[in-house]
Amino acid sequence: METTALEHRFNQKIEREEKIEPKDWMPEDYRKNNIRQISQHAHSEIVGMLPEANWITRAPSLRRKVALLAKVQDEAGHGLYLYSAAETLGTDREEMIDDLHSGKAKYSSIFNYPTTTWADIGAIGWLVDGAAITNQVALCRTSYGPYARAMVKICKEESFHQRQGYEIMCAMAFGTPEQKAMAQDALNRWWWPSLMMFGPTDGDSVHSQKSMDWKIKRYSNDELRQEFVDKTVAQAEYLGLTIPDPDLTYNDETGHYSFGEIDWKEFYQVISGNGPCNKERIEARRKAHEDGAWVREAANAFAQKRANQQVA
Ligand code: BYC
Repeated sequence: METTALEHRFNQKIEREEKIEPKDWMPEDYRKNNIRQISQHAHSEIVGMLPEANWITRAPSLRRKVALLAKVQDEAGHGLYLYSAAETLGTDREEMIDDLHSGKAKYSSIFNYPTTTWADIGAIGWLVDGAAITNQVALCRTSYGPYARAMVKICKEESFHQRQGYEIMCAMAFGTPEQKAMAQDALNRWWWPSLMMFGPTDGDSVHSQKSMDWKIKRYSNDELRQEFVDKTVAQAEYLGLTIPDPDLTYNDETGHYSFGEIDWKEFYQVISGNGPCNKERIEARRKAHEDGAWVREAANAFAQKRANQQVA
């Protein structure tokens, strides 16, 4: 078929809300845009293990340690489903990982901030996973089939993550005055970076228009950020904590909260590699990759042995 006819058929599928599958014809830009977003998403899951793993050895009880371990392991699983989804588009996992290690590929800005107290583990589950779910529930309806199906399972697990975080926040906010102060301090430090997770404003988002036309994204960055603020304010109020934004006000007419200006200079600094922990995170990933080389070699040798046996 000619390209225009193929393109017409592709657009009709998108229009009819049918999923695009790996062997279907797709425009090159659609393929590339999906590889970009899915691989960045996979990297975020894997790099996102680092700030929380920092607290596994210091969790305050066995129960907290078990829950945190399970959560961090889930993030590894999410990364693996997403790398697999990206591979169905014809890219290679080694290449994606090289791009992460060389600094060419992005991952979520949020994971470049340090986790300095146990309350940060509560704040990450509550706010970071809360923001992630807001974005990812919408991605369950993304147009690329393997990505959409990966998101369904990921969202179920993220929901557990958000609850484990909020439960930690409840324990601290309703605990001693010192614990409540730690919870407030964590909220102060994680609030604004969590809002940055949704990306630049719609006016500055370079990929949004195309991604919305192709139904890769179903809602804009600003729409999802607003949804997150609207649902999170009441959760902070229940905890008796104050969101660090003097401009936060409820608007009766719109039914939404208005909020202050995000520090976009900080956002662009962080996504260009100059956040508080960017270097440390990439260094940790590189080291883990090098230390794990023997596992990959052993797995390849085993696969080769099995293949040889089958041929024989
Ligand atoms: N951080 O045109 P835009 C998790 C980049 S992990 C860094 O709006 P798009 C978890 C953007 O990539 C969940 N970079 O882009 C794990 C683009 O750069 P390039 C992570 C950002 O794609 C462990 C440029 O800025 N979730 O839940 O239309 C523990 C222009 O932006 C960020 C996902 O990855 C950012 N915050 O929209 C706990 C969700 N924002 O590629 C929890 C999937 C923007 O031109 N991704 N950039 O170099 C998406 O939904 C979209 O990619 C975004 C951005 C909404 C993030």
